[in-house]
Amino acid sequence: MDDSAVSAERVRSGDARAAARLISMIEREDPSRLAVLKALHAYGGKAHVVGITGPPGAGKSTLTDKLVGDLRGRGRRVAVIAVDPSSPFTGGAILGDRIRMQRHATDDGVYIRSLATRGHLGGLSRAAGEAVRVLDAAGYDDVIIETVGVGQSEVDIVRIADTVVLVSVPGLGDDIQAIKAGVMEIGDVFCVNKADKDGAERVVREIRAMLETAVLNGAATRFTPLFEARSALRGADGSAPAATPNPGSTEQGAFHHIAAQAPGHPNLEIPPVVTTVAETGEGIARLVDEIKAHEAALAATGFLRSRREANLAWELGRGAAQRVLSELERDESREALTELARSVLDRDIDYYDALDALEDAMTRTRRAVTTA
Ligand SMILES: Nc1nc2c(ncn2[C@@H]2O[C@H](COP(=O)(O)OP(=O)(O)O)[C@@H](O)[C@H]2O)c(=O)[nH]1
Ligand SMILES: [Mg+2]
Repeated sequence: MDDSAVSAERVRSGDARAAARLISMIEREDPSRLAVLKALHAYGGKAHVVGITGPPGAGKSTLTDKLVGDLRGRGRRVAVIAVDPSSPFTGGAILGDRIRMQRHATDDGVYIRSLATRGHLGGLSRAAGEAVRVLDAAGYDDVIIETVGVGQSEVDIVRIADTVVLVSVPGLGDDIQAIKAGVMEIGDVFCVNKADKDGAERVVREIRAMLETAVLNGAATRFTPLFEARSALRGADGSAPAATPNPGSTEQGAFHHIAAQAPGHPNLEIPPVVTTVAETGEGIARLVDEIKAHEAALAATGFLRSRREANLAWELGRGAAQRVLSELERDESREALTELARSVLDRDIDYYDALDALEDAMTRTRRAVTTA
């Protein structure tokens, strides 16, 4: 198949080769991808997008492999995008992952690929967003994105995923290093992997303590508004949680954690902290239960919509900024910039008038382009 054979129809019909081709076009920013992406637009919005993030070596790929197996057992079609900002187009670290996930290779309900771009800053983020939309329209029920994080990553998984799983492990030197202040804002489900190693229980306690402190201090967290909305729902009819996706489970598995009975805080809820041994599969079912419980809570409260709205608004802003940047990289723009710089140096105009002139010129160009 060559690129010209890549059509929205083929992608939608579940043709994995067409999806793969299209994602390659996305990686190299091929302008002809846009027509296909536009044609796919109407069919998106159904997949549950799950981000798996955490430090390198935490076991994210091993976990992802096991998550795929578990989700398949639940009858779901699953796509995985492994994003490795450290290996532009070489797939270095991804190679091992590919071998690890080989067992899914013959399962046409599973699609796995790595994603890399040669491009500039922000390119990976754009590519990841576009790839998710392709796989969503291709009918995968779950789209999992694995990437290293947090903070140093170019891919802002929080802006792409409905549900973010933050993976931690014992023995990271200063144990909790990777999930220090600020990072609490990004996790929906917390996973302590390598529970077969010493110190896992301590990491769990530390994460829980950090989450409790954040809630007690009224710190900005990703989960508090969701929990509040859900408890309001629960209060409305005085019955059980509206989102009980895992009815058989005890308080352990129901995305519902009373952390402490602090004075004035009878319902101090924090997100689930799940321990796993990805290598053996221990704890994986529970992790999937929690991920799905989170999705159900998002859907029941209307937060799925508002989260996606916020994410898309952010992505649109990024997209617009990138358009402006590429406009400025054109030769004509460079010349105009140099010209303006001269005027500023010669004290003909000041720096801010130069900026205004530039903005004016760009608006005019854009208007000329769009009305042409
Ligand atoms: N002991 C132990 N090792 C694990 C576990 N999960 C993954 N590993 C190992 O940790 C290493 C890094 O795993 P990988 O999935 O590549 O981590 P990633 O960089 O976060 O994707 C590999 O050698 C895995 O076999 C676990 O639960 N326990
Ligand atoms: Mg990995």
